[in-house]
Amino acid sequence: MASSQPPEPAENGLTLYENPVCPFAQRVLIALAEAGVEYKRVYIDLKNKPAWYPQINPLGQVPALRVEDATIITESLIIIEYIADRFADRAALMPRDPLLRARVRYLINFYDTRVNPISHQLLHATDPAEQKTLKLRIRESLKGFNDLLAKQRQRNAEEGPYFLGKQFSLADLAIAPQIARLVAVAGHYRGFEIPRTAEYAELHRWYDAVRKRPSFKGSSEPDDTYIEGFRRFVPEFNK
Ligand SMILES: N[C@@H](CCC(=O)N[C@@H](CS)C(=O)NCC(=O)O)C(=O)O
Repeated sequence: MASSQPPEPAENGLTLYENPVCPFAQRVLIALAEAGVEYKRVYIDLKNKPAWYPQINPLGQVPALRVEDATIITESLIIIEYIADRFADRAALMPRDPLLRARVRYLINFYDTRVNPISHQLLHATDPAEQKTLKLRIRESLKGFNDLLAKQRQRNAEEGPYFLGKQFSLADLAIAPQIARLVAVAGHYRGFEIPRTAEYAELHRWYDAVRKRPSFKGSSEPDDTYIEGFRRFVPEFNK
């Protein structure tokens, strides 16, 4: 029988409420893996949320992180900054330099505001002409993203595959989960592709490197899981 009470949280540690289809939750999974932190993982079925979940997050969203004093932290970007701050001695996920910190945040904001919303519109759109326009708009935004990566690469003191060169940061771990869903889900339902051309070369170079990172691989699901999980946002398939 479904319980009206949340499962017992970690006795003395972190509890993460998550769903592996969710790109926002994967941000947190990667950050915790990078920091090598132990935590209790509680799966939330987003299609059939437990009655107790509003006690954890009144908005009903994952991820949510419960910390030792029973405080619940929500919003993936706030959670990953918390992890970066709290476990800075275990993983340098956020640079110390204020300008680099601003650039990390800007890159994430760029993706979240200029690419992600159009990706969702593309899944919702059933009109082929509208789909075509939206695909072009996503590609345009991805070019902008590619250019931000290229510019930062020139500025980096050390050569390396990530946004900040050798240092794997919140910028990488916040955005790669979104790209994974874009490629798998929009690829499957809408035939969307990121062309393998010079305009996107930095993006591919960066994403290919992040995909190999154990924290990313270990928190990723097969494409079919994402395709199935996002089916409910695609009107023709949401029957
Ligand atoms: N701004 C939130 C967004 C989180 C979010 O949208 N989570 C989705 C799953 S990917 C969710 O829980 N949706 C609730 C629902 O499907 O009812 C964050 O960054 O944590």
